[in-house]
Amino acid sequence: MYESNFEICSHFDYDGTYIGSRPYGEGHINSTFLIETTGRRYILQKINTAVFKEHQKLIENIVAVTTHLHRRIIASLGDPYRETLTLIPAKDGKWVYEAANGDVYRMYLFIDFAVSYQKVETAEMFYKVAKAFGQFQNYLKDFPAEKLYETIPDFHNTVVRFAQFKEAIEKDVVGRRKMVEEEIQFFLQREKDASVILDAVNKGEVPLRVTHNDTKLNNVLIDEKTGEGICVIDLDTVMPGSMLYDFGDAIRFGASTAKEDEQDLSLVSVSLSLFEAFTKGYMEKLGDSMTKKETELLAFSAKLMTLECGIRFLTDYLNGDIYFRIHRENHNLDRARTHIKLIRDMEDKMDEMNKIVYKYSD
Ligand code: ADP
Ligand code: GN1
Ligand code: MG
Repeated sequence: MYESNFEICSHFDYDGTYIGSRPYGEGHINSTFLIETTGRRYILQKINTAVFKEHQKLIENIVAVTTHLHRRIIASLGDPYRETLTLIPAKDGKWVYEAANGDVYRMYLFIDFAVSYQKVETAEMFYKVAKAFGQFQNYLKDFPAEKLYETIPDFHNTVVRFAQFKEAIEKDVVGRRKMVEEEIQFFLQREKDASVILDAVNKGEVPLRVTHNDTKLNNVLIDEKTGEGICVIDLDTVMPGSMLYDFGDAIRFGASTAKEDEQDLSLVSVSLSLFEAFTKGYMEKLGDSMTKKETELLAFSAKLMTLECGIRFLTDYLNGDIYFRIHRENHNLDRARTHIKLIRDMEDKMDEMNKIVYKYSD
């Protein structure tokens, strides 16, 4: 690993002399390494080309989005090298290095003195994370959406996600279906929810905006000193979408009282105080531009995004764990089960969640 990353890094135009590399972070998709040099630190990522099938388009999106964000941050008197990602070019001038075996790599500046969390520690932290995601969306308000490729088609098309789920149940390629009939039924019973946001988008009641689409807590870097959410990372899925996807997905992961893969389900619930903290921050940044329908669907979006992600985990379990990185047996099943628990709890608390939304929407 050490040797091969040295060779791979030698194709990038970084400062200093290579010292070493180690696996970094807890993303489910790409392979991420921290690279130490005598100059400074970098992030090296092997792009998951099974997930992102057209890496040229992916990287074009990221160049366009980060160039726009750099400009916006400078205009707001911020530090663009700290408040958004900065790609390091390869020595041949391209933005990725394609190895002979087909692996594709990119390099970013490492953002120092900032941490990504796997679990929210205080309501204040989650409030700041909400402001960071809101600010991110505000910076992209004037980004020409037609420039963006759809890096994963139908990414938040929950109707399509259900179809993929049913196909996995039908095919049962690794023979796991019999172990998870109860979980399967839980999700199928909620299929009618799948089209709610899509229908509102199609009717024009919910506008398409440039959104992040993967707003989990560990995709924001938090300043070690100030505790502010300083940089939104993982820009692979920045595409036209609904702000409801970003809100809902952030709640799914961040407002849970337990980790995404907690095995003791008695620990899993949705925290109303965390829900409130995020809602407050998000509304402060985006409330003015929210339509009536968006406000109406905000609390529901948390349930829908939890449902969507839950069926994605169970689909992957049925398909033999081919999409999300796993670290133990039944990992995707454990993840699906926390989502079932969260959905049940959100259904019980939906009235209170809506009350919180309306408290901040006036
Ligand atoms: P994945 O798509 O697999 O989730 P990410 O791009 O989110 O990959 O990176 C995985 C983790 O690596 C992040 O959660 C974060 O902890 C860390 N990370 C990624 N980019 C940077 C960066 N430029 N500076 C510091 N940490 C980073
Ligand atoms: C993946 O890449 P990462 O770990 O930030 C996934 C998200 C899921 C999330 C579940 C490109 O996010 O859609 O919500 O796992 N990203 C992709 O934790 O599929
Ligand atoms: Mg990530």
